[in-house]
Amino acid sequence: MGRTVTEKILADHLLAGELKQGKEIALRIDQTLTQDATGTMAYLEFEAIGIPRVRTELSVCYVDHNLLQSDFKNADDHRFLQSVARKYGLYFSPPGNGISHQVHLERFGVPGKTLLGSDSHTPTGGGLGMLAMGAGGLDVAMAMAGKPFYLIMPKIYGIRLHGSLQPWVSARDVLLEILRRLSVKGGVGFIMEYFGPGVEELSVTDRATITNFGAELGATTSVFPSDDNTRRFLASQGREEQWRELRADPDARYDTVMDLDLSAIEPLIACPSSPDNVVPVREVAGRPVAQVLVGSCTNSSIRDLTVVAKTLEKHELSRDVSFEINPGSRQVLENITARGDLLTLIHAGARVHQSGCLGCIGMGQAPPTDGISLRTFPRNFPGRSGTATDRVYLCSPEVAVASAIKGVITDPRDLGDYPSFTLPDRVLPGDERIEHPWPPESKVEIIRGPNIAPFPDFDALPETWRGRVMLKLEDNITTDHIMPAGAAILPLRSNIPAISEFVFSQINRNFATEMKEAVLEGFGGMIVAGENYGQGSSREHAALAPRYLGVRFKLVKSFARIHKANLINFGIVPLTFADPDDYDAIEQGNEVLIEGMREVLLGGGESVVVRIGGRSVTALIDLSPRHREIIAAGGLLNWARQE
Ligand code: MIC
Ligand code: SF4
Repeated sequence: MGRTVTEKILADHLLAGELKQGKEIALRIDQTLTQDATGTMAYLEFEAIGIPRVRTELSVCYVDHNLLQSDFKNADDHRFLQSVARKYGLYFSPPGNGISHQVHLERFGVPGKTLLGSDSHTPTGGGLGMLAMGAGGLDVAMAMAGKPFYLIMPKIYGIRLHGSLQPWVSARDVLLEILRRLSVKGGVGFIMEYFGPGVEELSVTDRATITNFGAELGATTSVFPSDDNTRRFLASQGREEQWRELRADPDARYDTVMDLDLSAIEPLIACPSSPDNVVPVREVAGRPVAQVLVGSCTNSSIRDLTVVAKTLEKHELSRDVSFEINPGSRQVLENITARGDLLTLIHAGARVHQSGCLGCIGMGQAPPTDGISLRTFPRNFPGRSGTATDRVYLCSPEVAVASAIKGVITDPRDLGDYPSFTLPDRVLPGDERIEHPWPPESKVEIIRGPNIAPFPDFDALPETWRGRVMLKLEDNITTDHIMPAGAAILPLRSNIPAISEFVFSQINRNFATEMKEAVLEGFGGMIVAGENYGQGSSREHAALAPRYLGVRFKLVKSFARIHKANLINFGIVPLTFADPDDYDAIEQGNEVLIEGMREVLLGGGESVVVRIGGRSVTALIDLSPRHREIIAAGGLLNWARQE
């Protein structure tokens, strides 16, 4: 039987298990990436594993998130990461050099390879035909140590593309259309694979926008074939020799198929405050806009900024809009400079920032009170921008620039002719600041600032557990709700005691205090929630910091993949409701008793009885034998030490 691109890459990297949906598989990881906000913890964990040098083909340590230096903390972390990269044999991409995903696509990605990154948008590499997945820092640390990456074999969702995009419609709109159809949980348990005649209408940059933004479907990853467009992209990067062809066989079978006519897609926009709250732009046109940001790992390529600049050659920006550009990488910045487009942007009045994540994760660029902010970013979760009452919309660079010109949300087709532009056959690499791995014999001292706290110790799972329902939450809770980011909290990522003070602070400012009081009274914490719990980022802090406070069980209707893996890694038991009606009966504050948990877990039991507020609730346990041992040991590091 013919195979999909996904199956071919998986088969090439399979170390254990069978490629059967629902079964655990172990994969060889060729490349890893980390960014600074998750990376500091990932390298503390790598140190704890005790391997002298990374064992992958290539590992890159990026600094792109925590760029504001309002005190020593972020700057200390940058220096720590550079010294770690030198000591353990990694490439190092310093602050200002660009967003990990954009730089990795340009300088390191190779078709057919596996990439594991401590960031949920790692699937960007799928645009190049890589199997690129996001994971928690500890999983990436394990991969750097040469250990396999374990995954429950997903189903494959084939998306058959045909037709070609209309003027003013671009790759962003393709995924907005898919999000409109499938929602933020529609991809959970799937790898999205694109095929069909429409694929060749999309450049690697377009494809990378789609696979990047595909993280918002909850999918494990997304992948395109590697074809002539892929070869041309690698040639433009001076890396043509790294190209290999990779296509699905004509008789390959997908578990589900969606048909998507590119010609029928119109400009779309995601309204506040979820990426799947999608409508045609014309339905919300005319709403006044305060801020427009073009940037992020989804839409900040040479192509994207060129379209914006070419549009601004013919139109003026509204004076009521703060129009800002965050170039994706130094390569993007160098090329738009060399081609004159940067001058157009500056002259038009754009505020041009350094390359990096910036406002996408609330590191500056917060919008004004009640002001609408249009962003070419992948996420608009409530409060993520840094303004509590934010109204963030997600859209293409075309919609962004049209709205910045008119001062109101605008369908770009109203601007008339689509600007004509070409892209360079050969780009300036812009990688002069990327440091290559230092030789193994180099003497390197790791530089630690006072903000780096040692990794906390965690106890093994007890047989009997007494707790309290600390929070009862709805569907689609994001990791931004659980462990908020932003300029004030992000610098605490390498200090678990300090960052844990902010767990669930968006929902209940006193959560940490209440948790500490409960622990003093002899109770642990349980969180109860609805569907797709923990969607969004890969930050393991959303598991690690609650665990530090004493949260030990999560009982929900369903989990997002990366968050569930992080819970397991830090010894929090992920349970789901056998009967969703039980969710309705539970109240915040209810006392909880679980008896015989270790025995059920290690005995392979598929459910456990949880006494909540006097009621017996059957909770399902969907875990592999390996997961069960890890949780019983209190977490992956404890388990690895025992091993
Ligand atoms: C995000 O976009 O939410 C982040 C910030 O890049 C996160 C990583 C983090 O929280 O550090 C992600 O996507 O995984
Ligand atoms: Fe950075 Fe935003 Fe991309 Fe996350 S989504 S990696 S914060 S640009």
